[in-house]
Amino acid sequence: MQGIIIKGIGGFYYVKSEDKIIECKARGKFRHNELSPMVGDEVEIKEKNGKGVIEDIYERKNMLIRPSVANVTQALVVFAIKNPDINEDLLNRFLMLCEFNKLDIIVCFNKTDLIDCIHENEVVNMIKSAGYKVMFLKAKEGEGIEELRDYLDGNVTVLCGPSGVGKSTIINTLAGKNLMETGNISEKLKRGKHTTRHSELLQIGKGFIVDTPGFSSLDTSFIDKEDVQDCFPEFHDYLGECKFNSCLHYKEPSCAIKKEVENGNINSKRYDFYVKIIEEVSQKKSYKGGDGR
Ligand SMILES: Nc1nc2c(ncn2[C@@H]2O[C@H](COP(=O)(O)OP(=O)(O)O)[C@@H](O)[C@H]2O)c(=O)[nH]1
Ligand SMILES: [Mg+2]
Ligand SMILES: [Zn+2]
Repeated sequence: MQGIIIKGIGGFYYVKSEDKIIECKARGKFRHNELSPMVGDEVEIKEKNGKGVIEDIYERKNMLIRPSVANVTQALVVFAIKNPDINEDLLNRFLMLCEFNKLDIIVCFNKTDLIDCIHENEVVNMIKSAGYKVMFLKAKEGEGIEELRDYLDGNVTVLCGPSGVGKSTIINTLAGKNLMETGNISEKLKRGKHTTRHSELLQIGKGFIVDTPGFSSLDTSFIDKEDVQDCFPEFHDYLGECKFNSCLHYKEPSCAIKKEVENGNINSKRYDFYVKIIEEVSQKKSYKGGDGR
């Protein structure tokens, strides 16, 4: 019988198969192969007396490290338009990591009830100019949630974004019940509860969604210098038009990307962020006395 692992706790895996959730153990062979089942895995299970055993793991399409989930297809990158203010650098980093993992991306600006006009917002315009699909939400009131629902079917969607922007509220509104704990950071601390650290797939309609614990900074240094450009979709049309094949669009002459930045076809703040990442990645490599790339 086939299913999908929606949760893993203390050596048990909870596998959703058809309409039921079966508590499973993994077969010993996985340990020997140094392959352990993870949330999101599509698995073959055998069920006996209500208990299951994972017999096989189907090939993973991808694998995220944080949250640790397999087969994610899509990311909702969630930021609040205000409260907390948008951290532009962090937003660009989330986008970059999602691109690196080849996820479809929807950028959600939540809490639009807190401002009068979103169309003047510089960050929003920067994101749109990079070609991203943008949605505006008032998660608490439920506005925008129905449109969002349409994008979830058939996908495993990861919600990412900093703490306090409304990710858990989005999930609760989608689910129509309080599955996740919400609140601003001080409220959460007061209650003394911790945000969940393990990932869990929650079924919404014909898709699954997974929340991530909030994080404030993202490491991007594992990305190779040459691969950074592929994480910027707005560069795509111009790649290959530079004078040098190996152009990193940094200090090289006759660079098509830099030309398009000058022409206004590529947002200059996005390009500045690109340069920042290239510099970061270069530094990291040389500290380690690495291969000098
Ligand atoms: N004004 C406003 N507040 C919201 C909205 N959505 C969520 N919040 C509030 O923002 C705070 C953080 O929400 P939460 O869902 O816990 O954020 P998370 O840390 O990203 O999961 C809570 O107090 C929510 O009630 C919204 O659309 N408008
Ligand atoms: Mg949350
Ligand atoms: Zn170039």
